Amino acid sequence: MDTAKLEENFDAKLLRNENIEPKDWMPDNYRKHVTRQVSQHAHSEIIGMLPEGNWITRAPSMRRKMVLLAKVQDEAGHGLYLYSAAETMGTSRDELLDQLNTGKAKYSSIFNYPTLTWSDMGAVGWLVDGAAIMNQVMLQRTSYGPYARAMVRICKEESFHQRQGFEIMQVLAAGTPAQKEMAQDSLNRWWWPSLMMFGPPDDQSPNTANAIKWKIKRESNDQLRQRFVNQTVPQAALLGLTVPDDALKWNEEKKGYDFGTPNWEEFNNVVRGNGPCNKERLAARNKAHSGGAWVRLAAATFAEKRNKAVAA
Ligand code: BYC
Repeated sequence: MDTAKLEENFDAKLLRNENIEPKDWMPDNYRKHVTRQVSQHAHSEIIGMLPEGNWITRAPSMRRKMVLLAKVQDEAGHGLYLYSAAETMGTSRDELLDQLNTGKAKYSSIFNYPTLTWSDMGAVGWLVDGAAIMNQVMLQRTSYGPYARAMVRICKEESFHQRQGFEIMQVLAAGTPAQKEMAQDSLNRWWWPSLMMFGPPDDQSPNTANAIKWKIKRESNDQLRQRFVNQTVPQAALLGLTVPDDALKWNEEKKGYDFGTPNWEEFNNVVRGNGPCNKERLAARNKAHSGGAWVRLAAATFAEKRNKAVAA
């Protein structure tokens, strides 16, 4: 089939809302775009374990420790499904991990901020996982089949993560004045970076046009950010906490909140590698990767032996 016909079939599939599958023909730029987004997403899940992993040994009770441990393990699982989805596009996991470990690949800006107190575990679950779900619900209907299917399970787990974070905030906000103050401090520090998770404003988002055309993203960065604010502000009120934004105001006409502008200079700086924890995160990732070399070697050697035994 010539390229024009293949392209026509690809476009028709998208129009019928059918998934594109690994063996289907696809334009090179679609393959590149999906590989970029899915691998960045996988890296975010893996790096995202670090700020929370930091608190496993310091969780204030056995129950909290078990829940946090389970959550961090879930994030590892998400990374693995997503690397598998990215690999179906033809780039090997080794290559993808190399891009992460050498600092060539991006991962979500949010994970370059430090987790200073226990209530940050609440704020991360409530706000960071909350923002992640807001974005990921639409990704269950993304056009690339393996990515869409991975997102179904991920979304289920993320909603548990969001609930556990909100519950930590509830307990602290209803606790002693010092606990409530700690919860407020976490909200103050995590609010704006959470809004930045949705990416730059639509008029400065170079990838959105193609992402929408190819049904990779179903909604734009600004649409999702607005929905997150609308959903989260009443939750903060329920906690008795104050969202750190003087410009926040209900707008009856748009049936949503007006809100202030995130500091995009800070965002760009973090994405360029100069956030508070970028270097620490990459160093931890590289240490884990080299520390795990013997496990990868042992697993590969075992698989090779087993294959030989089966063949014999
Ligand atoms: N941070 O044209 P744009 C989790 C980059 S983890 C860093 O709007 P796009 C969790 C963007 O990559 C879940 N970089 O891009 C885990 C692009 O650069 P390149 C994380 C960002 O792709 C553990 C440039 O800026 N979720 O839930 O259309 C514990 C221009 O942006 C960011 C995902 O990964 C950012 N925040 O839209 C707890 C969701 N934003 O690649 C929780 C999947 C933008 O052109 N990803 N950039 O060099 C997406 O939905 C989209 O990629 C984005 C950006 C909405 C993030």
